[in-house]
Amino acid sequence: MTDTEDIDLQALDDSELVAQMHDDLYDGLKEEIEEGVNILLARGWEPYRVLTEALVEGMRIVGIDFRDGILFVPEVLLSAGAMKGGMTILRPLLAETGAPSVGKMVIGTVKGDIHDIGKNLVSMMMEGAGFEVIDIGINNPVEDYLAALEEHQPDILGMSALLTTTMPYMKVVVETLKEKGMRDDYFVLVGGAPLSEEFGEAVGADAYCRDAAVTVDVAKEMMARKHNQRGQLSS
Ligand code: B1M
Repeated sequence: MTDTEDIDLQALDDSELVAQMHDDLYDGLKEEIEEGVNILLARGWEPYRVLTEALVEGMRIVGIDFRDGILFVPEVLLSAGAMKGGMTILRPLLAETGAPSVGKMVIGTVKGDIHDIGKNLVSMMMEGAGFEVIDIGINNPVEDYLAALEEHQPDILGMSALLTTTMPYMKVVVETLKEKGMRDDYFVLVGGAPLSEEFGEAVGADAYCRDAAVTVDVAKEMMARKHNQRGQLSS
């Protein structure tokens, strides 16, 4: 743990502050993270830059030590809480207010998996790009996805998985959509650290999205394709 009691975050220059925020995220210090985010914003940083350079990079470092058995679940939960504190400030800034929806997405983490930071980030970035996002949370069995699709009639179904043990469940969802004759009603996008292009193809998704920014690009491309198809049908 780093002793941050005496550190005046305002007094640090940008790169020192970002390094300090990586430490604070590591130590799960939510208030300090929130303060750091506010300082960077006040200094004119774009919300997306704060998100990627201060928060996502900090979480990457946490992930390395979690993998190596230096950090454990309770500590990583504190880091996740601190990260969410920062994301709560950034969310409204990343979301375009009053913009017409360019498309609708239902997104959730698959059954057996409670990781939600990446999914939340994807939701935020998609909202920021003008999509309407219905986030159905974590640990979703296929029934939850089906219910949300029925209720919200989205263009896109997004699924997240962070564990090699839970990612195969995506195939269960896609296969169920096929069985019910619903597969072609939606674009299916999948993401999560252990996934790959090949895996996306193997489970029958339309695309694997490496990160939140890629998800936005892919989603926009899919929506453009959908609108073009509609245009061709009506002409
Ligand atoms: Co977990 N965990 N965890 N964990 N955890 C990982 C995933 C792990 C890689 C750590 C490690 O060993 N290095 C490892 C998985 C190993 C494996 O399966 N190969 C692991 C493990 C083993 C576990 C437990 C089993 C540990 C245990 O209990 N012994 C347990 C499982 C619990 C469960 O789900 N059933 C567990 C628990 C936890 C916490 C609860 C402590 C916490 C989660 C808190 C939370 O999410 N609210 C946690 C965390 C935080 C992590 C790490 C450290 C960080 C994950 C994260 O938030 N990354 C993670 C290590 C790592 O990934 N480096 C780890 C930041 C986030 C921004 O990135 O989620 O990849 P990511 O999302 C990206 C992209 O992947 C993509 O866009 C996002 C933004 O750019 N993306 C999508 C993600 N979802 C998408 C969906 C889309 C599109 C793109 O849809 C269209």
